Amino acid sequence: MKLEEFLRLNAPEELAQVTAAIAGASIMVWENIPFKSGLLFDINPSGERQKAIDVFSNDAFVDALTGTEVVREVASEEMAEPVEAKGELSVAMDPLDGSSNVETNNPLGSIFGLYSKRLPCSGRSLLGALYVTYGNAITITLSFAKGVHRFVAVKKGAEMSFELLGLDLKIPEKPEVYGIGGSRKDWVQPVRDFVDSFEARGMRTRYCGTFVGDYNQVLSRGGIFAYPEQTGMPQGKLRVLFETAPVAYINEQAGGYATDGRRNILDIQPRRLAETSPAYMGSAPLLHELERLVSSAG
Ligand code: FDP
Repeated sequence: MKLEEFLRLNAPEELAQVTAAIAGASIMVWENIPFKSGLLFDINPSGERQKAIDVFSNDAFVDALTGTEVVREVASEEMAEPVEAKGELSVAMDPLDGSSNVETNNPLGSIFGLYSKRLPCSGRSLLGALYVTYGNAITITLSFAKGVHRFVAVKKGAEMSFELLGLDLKIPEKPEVYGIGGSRKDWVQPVRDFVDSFEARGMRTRYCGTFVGDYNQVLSRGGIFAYPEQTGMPQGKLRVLFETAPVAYINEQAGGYATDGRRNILDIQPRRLAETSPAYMGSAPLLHELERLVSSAG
């Protein structure tokens, strides 16, 4: 089944329009990766150097989203202020997740949260979320409150389309892999102790350094992705609106659990667009255990 048909049958009209626009722009972004990976002398609002492909992907998705006429605002990790438009939906996006991996050709991604309220707001206002992975194939993993579904880009002749790859994906409860960001020496003690128990549980480490690339394998194999609170970085690194809340939403729809160590990530009410929080997500039993350990440590 093609993405368009799935959307026609399963998604509210405005979410279908936004998803189709993102799908089209994601192909354009992927095609431009080899041509636009040189460094620009520019800095994004979080103080990171912007590369040409970051700017290109930001502009491509902003144009595609505002072109739908159902989007009210687009906030992006790459822009200090949201772009205003005339529709009803608020979109928060990380247009190119893991862009420090461009040169090494590790997987990259794009993340989108589709919110009913003005930004910033909590993940409880998400109507849907999706992420794109640019790995050995381009995939879109999405949820509109009724399960998690995945599509893969397929080229037939000159035409590129997204075909259904998996319906109603569920995260395995038995954990198999783990990927934890930051520096082990800086993780808080309960996280270090918990991670030390993983090998004895038969889990293996797998980490590529791109959030959605690392989370994506956890969704398939079971386990945990985390970017913990660290000494000197108590709020972690990942942004709630653009990154962790949309993926936490998908994770929950797949039967998993996502926490900042004390509460469900979807309950965080960010006060700023770029607010970060510690993030732990994956198989529900493992994540509830982690939350108990971290929260009882104070
Ligand atoms: P990047 O800086 O390359 O864009 O949020 C950004 C992110 O990548 C995530 O995709 C990734 O999980 C994390 O940062 C990696 O950070 P570390 O290099 O500190 O592990």
